[in-house]
Amino acid sequence: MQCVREARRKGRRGGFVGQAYRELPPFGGMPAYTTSAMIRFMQNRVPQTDYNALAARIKAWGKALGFQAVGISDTHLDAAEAHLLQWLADGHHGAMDYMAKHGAKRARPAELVPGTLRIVSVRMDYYPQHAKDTHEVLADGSRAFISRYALGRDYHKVLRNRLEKLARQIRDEIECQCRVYTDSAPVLEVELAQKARLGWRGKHTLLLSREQGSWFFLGEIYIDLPLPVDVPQDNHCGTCNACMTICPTQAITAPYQLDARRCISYLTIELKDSIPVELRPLIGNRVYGCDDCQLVCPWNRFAQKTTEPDFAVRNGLDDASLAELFAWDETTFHSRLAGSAIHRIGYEQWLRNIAVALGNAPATPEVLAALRTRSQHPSGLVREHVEWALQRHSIG
Ligand code: B12
Ligand code: SF4
Ligand code: SF4
Repeated sequence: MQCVREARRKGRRGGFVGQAYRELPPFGGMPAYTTSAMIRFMQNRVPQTDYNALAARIKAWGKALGFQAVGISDTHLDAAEAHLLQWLADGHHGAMDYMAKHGAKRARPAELVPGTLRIVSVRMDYYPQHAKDTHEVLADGSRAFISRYALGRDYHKVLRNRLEKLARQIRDEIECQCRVYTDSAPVLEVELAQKARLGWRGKHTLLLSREQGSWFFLGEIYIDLPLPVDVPQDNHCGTCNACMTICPTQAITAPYQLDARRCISYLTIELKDSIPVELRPLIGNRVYGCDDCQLVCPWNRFAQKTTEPDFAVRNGLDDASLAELFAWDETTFHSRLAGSAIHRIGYEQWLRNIAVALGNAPATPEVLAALRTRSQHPSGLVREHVEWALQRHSIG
């Protein structure tokens, strides 16, 4: 404690940059500082660190590693915490138990990683080049629509590897604690990225930017350095509410509020059980995720396509027929989708989703024949959805 006081005293004499001074522990109580933070204090290294210059270098390294934007925020998420708790209390998370499991911790970065002072947020574009036109696929009921984010390699691995590299570069420069995340922990990623000036939150609840619309992933580094924070951008949704109007299941119940239980992304990816019967016709031919609220967003006209080879379309998933995908046996499912985010839902759920889409497809001989091949499937979940689809075509 003595060394901290000493450091603080030096700060008052002007030895610190203002940024670092504000982060020193108060005299009255000692927050959960990490070992590396304490070592910095003890070695009296803080006064020598130019955090403004370090922040600029971190942003430049991030861009060199393929992130389109890098920003920094503090850890205060009080308003978001209230909304999160209300969302959970309303049951809008449905069966996503992992969202409720950590409660308020999701909105308290320093409880997830003690000592965290800043979050470095990054975004990486994913809209693939050379993908079949989305509107054409959505309009053709015999084809399978797969979200643009899932046409290539699983983004978790891609982003995690890059974030680890960035964290290593930071650690090589200065002793610190860095923890990297991308959709892998109780983290309010959109809220943090918004604070870090990577964009604003659209009424569909996703983050979007003037340069890239919303076709990007987010990731973070929790860090125990008092880096200078960025100033959030203004919201540019204005009077537009196109995303709310277009949503096939009316899942966006009010601006910035999503009832996940109605969202097609939830129904096709997160929900493991039977899809509510009343929502099945609204799913159309979307077999994995949904992009409608993004496709209609005017800001996505400005979006750039990614040049990341990992996000290039694999296995013709941008333009496959439902019958063709439904014919895959389990071995084919595993071999074609290894390394893809789709693989995570498993074969049974994959067949369930395609059965619903086939139920919504035009009743061609090919569609009916495909459904009949699975009417005796060993999985009760698959059989039930196939039965529903056949009944929808008036063939019980
Ligand atoms: C759970 C989850 C889902 C759920 C629920 C989505 C949701 N909006 O909550 C489901 C399965 C439906 C889903 C779908 C999708 N997801 Co998702 N998902 C997540 C996850 C894991 C957590 C999101 C979360 O915290 N939800 C909790 C609720 C409470 O948060 P919220 O809806 O954002 O609400 C906040 C605000 O709206 C605000 N708020 C609430 N009420 C009010 C009221 C007012 C008046 C105001 C001002 C504010 C306000 O406070 C809340 C708390 O911050 C994140 C990754 C992460 N760890 O953050 C990815 C993430 C958000 N998803 C992502 C993606 C890509 C998608 C899809 C596009 C995938 C697809 N194509 O199918 C869809 C889009 C659907 C949509 N319109 O949101 C990306 C978004 C990237 C971006 N550009 O923003 C993320 C960040 C993953 C990543 N690492 O890239 N997802
Ligand atoms: S992803 Fe689809 S279902 Fe979900 S909110 Fe957007 S438009 Fe609605
Ligand atoms: S469609 Fe309109 S309201 Fe929705 S996020 Fe885009 S600009 Fe905002």
